[in-house]
Amino acid sequence: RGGPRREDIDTVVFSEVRGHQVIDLHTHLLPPSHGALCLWGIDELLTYHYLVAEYFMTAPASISPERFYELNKKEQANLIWDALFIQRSPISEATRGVVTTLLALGLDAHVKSRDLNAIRKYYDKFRGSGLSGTSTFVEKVMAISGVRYAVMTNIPFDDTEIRHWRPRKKDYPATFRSALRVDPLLAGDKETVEKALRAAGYGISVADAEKYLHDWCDTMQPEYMMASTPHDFIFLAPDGGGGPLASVKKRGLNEESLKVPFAFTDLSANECSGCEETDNIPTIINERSVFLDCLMKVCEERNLPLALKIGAHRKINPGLLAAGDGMVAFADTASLARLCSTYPKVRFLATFLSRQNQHEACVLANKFRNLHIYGCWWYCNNPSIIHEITTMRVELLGTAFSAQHSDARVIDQLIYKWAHSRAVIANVLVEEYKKAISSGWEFNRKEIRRDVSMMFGGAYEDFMKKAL
Ligand code: REL
Ligand code: ZN
Repeated sequence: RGGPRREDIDTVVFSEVRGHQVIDLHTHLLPPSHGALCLWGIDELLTYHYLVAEYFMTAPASISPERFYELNKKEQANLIWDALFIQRSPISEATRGVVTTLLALGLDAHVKSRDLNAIRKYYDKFRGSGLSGTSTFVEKVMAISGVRYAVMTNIPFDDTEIRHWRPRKKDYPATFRSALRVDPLLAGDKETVEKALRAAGYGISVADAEKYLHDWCDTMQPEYMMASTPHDFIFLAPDGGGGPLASVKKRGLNEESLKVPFAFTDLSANECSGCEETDNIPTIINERSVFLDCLMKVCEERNLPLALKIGAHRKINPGLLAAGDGMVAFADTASLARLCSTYPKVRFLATFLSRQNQHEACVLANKFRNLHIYGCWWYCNNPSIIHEITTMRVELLGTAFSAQHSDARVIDQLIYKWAHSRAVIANVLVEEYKKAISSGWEFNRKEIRRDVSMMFGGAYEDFMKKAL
């Protein structure tokens, strides 16, 4: 068949992985038209919350988080540059990422001379030409990182963000796609939901919340709905199936109750008043379950997947703001299994923060055709762990998963997140191909290209369109 031999497989796989245009299926990036919300440049890179957290491990006591956050971005960046790149070597994943990024932008000499101001001057040239400079920079980064499109995180509960959608939707390039973020619903955060509904002139019944979601879907045309679940998220299937409305009914709510101001307000006063036993699974009616029903109903009606990030414990050290988020919670994978079986017509995309959940997650994906596992998230997004998780996924799932997402917050980060991930994933593929070659299988380049394309976006697109 003329395919690569065992000894050539590395070259072929590396060149295919390097050359493939990936789909970045979860980022926090926003397009240039979103003005200050589109983050890019050296000061944003240096003040990424991963680096802020790393900085505070060794920061002098005189610089409290409060003092640090009072400084402007440039001053914060100076402190971090000095502490993590001058006083220490950039060998952690997040610091090395800055180095990879700057080198790919051609700033070798400035990096070599450790000249932060010269690096800033490079970026100033783009800033000098306003919106068009930002757009040029964004296109350059997309090209270097080989990203076909990046899915954003768009939050209809955030005042600053919604101004970019209403009354007029800002234009953005096709390299950005939207995702509708609904964390307050999964957290049962009634206050935030009510505030957003009232501010937009809606009532505050469950039916209004549902309409709010539908209207935002019309505006944003999202790829999927998404949320990070609270660390203690548990889903107890009420009826083992029958769709969201049926589950609401089972929980003791009727269709009429959906129309009165948040029906659960009374019920949640005494959680047990709503408890019932169904096949020995207790069901509790509270804000979370009612909001979840509402969300699932909209997902079903619009055939929109729900993407979940599971296992982050927020505000572990609240003074550090985003840098204080994220203790790793060992999550209840059975809840995801129950979601998949209760809502068989809804697609779920899931990733777990804890390394300890990864094996169960693979097995679940192997059981439910409406579940797709994606990426190595946050504290799992380190070469050694990506290697381990991706190997396990290939062994259990073949190519039916998405190997990575960047979670980038700063445009420039696409460069290093994808460069670093490509290197690790290519290595895993080489190892797996070699095993198959030893077993007697021969690969040709086209087949390798197909597999790479699957793991870097193709499997995601297939999953999004497959019939359930
Ligand atoms: O989307 C999320 O919930 C998380 O990815 C973020 O909260 C988190 O801070 C992220 O930047 C980590 O990579
Ligand atoms: Zn994220």
